[in-house]
Amino acid sequence: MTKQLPKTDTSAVNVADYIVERLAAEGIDHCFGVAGDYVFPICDAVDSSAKVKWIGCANELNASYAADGYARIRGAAMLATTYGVGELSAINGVMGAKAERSLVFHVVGMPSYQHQRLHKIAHHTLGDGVFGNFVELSAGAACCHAVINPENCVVEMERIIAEARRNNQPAYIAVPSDYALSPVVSADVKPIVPRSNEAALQKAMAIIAERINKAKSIVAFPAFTISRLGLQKEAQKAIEALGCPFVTTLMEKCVIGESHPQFAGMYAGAVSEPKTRQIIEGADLVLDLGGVNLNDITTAAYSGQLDLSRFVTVGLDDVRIGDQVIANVRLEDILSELAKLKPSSAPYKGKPQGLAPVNGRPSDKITMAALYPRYAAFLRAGDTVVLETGSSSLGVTPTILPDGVRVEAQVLWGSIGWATPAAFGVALADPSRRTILITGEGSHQLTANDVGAMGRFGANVIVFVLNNSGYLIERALEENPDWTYNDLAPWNYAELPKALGCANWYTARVTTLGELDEAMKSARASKAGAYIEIMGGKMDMPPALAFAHGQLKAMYGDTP
Ligand SMILES: Cc1ncc(C[n+]2csc(CCOP(=O)(O)OP(=O)(O)O)c2C)c(N)n1
Ligand SMILES: [Mg+2]
Repeated sequence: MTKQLPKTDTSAVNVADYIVERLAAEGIDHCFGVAGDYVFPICDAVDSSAKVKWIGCANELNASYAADGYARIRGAAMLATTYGVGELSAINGVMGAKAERSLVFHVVGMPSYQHQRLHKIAHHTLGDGVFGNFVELSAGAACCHAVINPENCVVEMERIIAEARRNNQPAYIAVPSDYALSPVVSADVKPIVPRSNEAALQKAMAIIAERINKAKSIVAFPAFTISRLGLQKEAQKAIEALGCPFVTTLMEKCVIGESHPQFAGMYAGAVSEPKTRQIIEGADLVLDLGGVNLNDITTAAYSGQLDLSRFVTVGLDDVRIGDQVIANVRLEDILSELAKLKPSSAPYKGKPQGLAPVNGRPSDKITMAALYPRYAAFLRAGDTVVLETGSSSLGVTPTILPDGVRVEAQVLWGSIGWATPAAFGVALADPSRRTILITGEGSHQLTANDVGAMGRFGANVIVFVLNNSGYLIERALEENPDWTYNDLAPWNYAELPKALGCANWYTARVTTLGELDEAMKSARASKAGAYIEIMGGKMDMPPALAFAHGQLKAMYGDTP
């Protein structure tokens, strides 16, 4: 990553230009957002920047999801919204990025300092002359924040960037509109790059090495943060040097190729393969690389038996071994130290799991049993799959996928509608890969309007929308699947790209396997985007969801 401060002759540069240039130096070349008068100076600075392009989204929530998707690929993203009405609409997406450790710089244009000083009654306020009402709310969705003025701008930007990088979480930057147009007061600062304390690193490694030497069985547990920080190769090297098996939860789907000989399967508590479960639950030492998130989804309703006292947890910025915490140690440094180890015995070799065979006849209706193996056969190295919360993610994640496929999902935060704009952000972040969106139609209804932005900005996403007449995952998680609140307005999904202005997109609505196979071929061949509406059965669900459907009392407890 290039890290250069914008030219030090800051006297000629205004605050808005400085902020945009400084964020560009973090490897950002798109800014997602919705314009508004208080944020005009920031919008103008982006529009006139040679480095950063303005990406207007249909609303701020979409923009925040798109920025999250972009940040997952690029390491950081820029989001610009207007005061109050704009920033509050973005909070869900920014908070999701905080939960899932994705670095979004949220820049908000505030009313001018002059109007703030005079307590003017202004639009987008509560009419109380108070201008701090929303700063606290937006700041709560970030890990750090600053209200910028010309004097603090240079220093605060360095502090904010360093702190956001340290945590890999969003930062909130509020800029009064008159200050945004004032010249920056220069200050002599250098970028602060988070680094390990050398002594702490040596101490942590000594303890880890001792634990490794003593352990009869070791398993590596790479966390989702590995991909957020772009450390996939470093993690793979460390795991290869360790020679032990590795296991992932569904938050780390494909973080390392699933055909890797040391891959011992996906862990999901009691629904894991017995061998996978035994390897991780029975290990003497679990090397948690990055802070695995053991939530209700990843553990299949806390159904596993992981003994946390056997964990060594390498966080982004510390190492935890039982009650001992060694601070100021970076994950990337531990990975490179681990990569220097020499395995004491031959590396673990698991039984490689091949792709599931494609089944069904061309004239058959599309069933979930036939759909998920088809996704696996369709996907190839160089694809990035963005998975929506819902039955689709429960169908795709247990399916073995080809090496070189990258998967992004919002498993912990789980805000439906995320995946459509996130796929847009992912596609802009790396056009050299093909972005594939797999979503249910219910989730898609929340944010489908930004399929228009995909067309407008040439993001050639291949979109799969499963139309199963409502919220299937919710039907499956209830005794009565027919509550009307799980029904939806019956959109003609396949007609959306045309209505939303996507020129030359391939579109299809498919009901049989033969039609699906043809549509998949045409979508792959499309030079523009593609959109396939898949007609599924109202209660046809993938096995993981069917399992949950049969376990409702165990999952939620009996009716009192
Ligand atoms: C913002 C938000 N609102 C509501 C929910 C609750 N919720 C979780 S999944 C889901 C339905 C998903 O339906 P669909 O996208 O059609 O997928 P399906 O399971 O039918 O394949 C809902 C409403 C949520 N997770 N996030
Ligand atoms: Mg649905």
